[in-house]
Amino acid sequence: MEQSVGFIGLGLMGQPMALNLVRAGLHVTVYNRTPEKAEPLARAGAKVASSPAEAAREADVVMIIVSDSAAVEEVALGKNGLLETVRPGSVIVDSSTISPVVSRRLACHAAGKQASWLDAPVTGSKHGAAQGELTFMIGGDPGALERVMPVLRFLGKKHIYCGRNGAGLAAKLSQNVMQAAMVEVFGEAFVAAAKAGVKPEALLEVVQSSLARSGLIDFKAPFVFRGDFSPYFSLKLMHKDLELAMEQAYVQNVSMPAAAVVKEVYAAAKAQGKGDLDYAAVVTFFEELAGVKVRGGQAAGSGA
Ligand code: NA7
Repeated sequence: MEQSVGFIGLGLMGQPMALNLVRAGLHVTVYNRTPEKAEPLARAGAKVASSPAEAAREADVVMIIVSDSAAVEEVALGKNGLLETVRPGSVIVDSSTISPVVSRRLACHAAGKQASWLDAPVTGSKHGAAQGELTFMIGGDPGALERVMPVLRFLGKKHIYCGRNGAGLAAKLSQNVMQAAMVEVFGEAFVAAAKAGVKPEALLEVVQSSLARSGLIDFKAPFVFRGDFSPYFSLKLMHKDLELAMEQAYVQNVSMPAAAVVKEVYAAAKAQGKGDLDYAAVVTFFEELAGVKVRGGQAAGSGA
């Protein structure tokens, strides 16, 4: 029987994900704190709820994708939160990247309502969300995962089971540390070469012909070369994920020295007002320090 979905959070990621579920013909009830963002969904055929509780009331599956731990706690446990109305036997799938500790606590609250909670953060940015090609990293009860697969298959091309509650988030934080560091070091290296007069296309060809080749750099370099930092994934959220990774490292008693430094570079870029740009804008932090710009066709002086 077709499942009914409550969908909470219609930001850069949530909008296209919810739209894919509506287009797939599922019964979807959406909620977003800022109601205007629900309008495109209403036009596409979704029901619009005025609270998370209303979105969850009839749902077999409740999807959440909001900014951070505080936001998930608010939509789950706050006034008119989804845990007030969630049905016994339903599954809550939280695709926000939040603290694994908070996520496990919320899973206990859900269990108190005879509902299952899966942490299911995603990678693939808004492009993958629009194409229905996200990769999900999932923690929690494998039986609950099986029950929600008929919904998740419309959103992703890969669904990787990582282990008990919190394991999906632990995987996501490690993956984002690597992604954040790769783009940060891309900025350092390309600015250093630009200062020495190397054309960015030449360095890109060198890097992509070597074992340092990276799909991420393939994707990001053209945007950096055009100076286009419209957000696929915002710098402030990448900084949040680095903070969460350090918190997780503390809890696990492991050392992540490179991640600690990379986090501070993102913090500095955010403090400069770059938080709402794509996280690749971290490159401009190094451009401004060095007085050169990494742009296609040339390594331009800062006055360019
Ligand atoms: P966006 O585009 O910044 O969207 C954030 C969403 O979270 C948006 O719908 C917000 O509602 C919502 N939000 C934020 N705070 C709250 C609170 N307190 N209560 C309810 N809703 C809230 O982020 P992305 O879509 O790029 O990313 C979402 C998650 O996926 C994040 O964890 C990433 O790390 C991965 P608003 O429209 O502002 O009212």
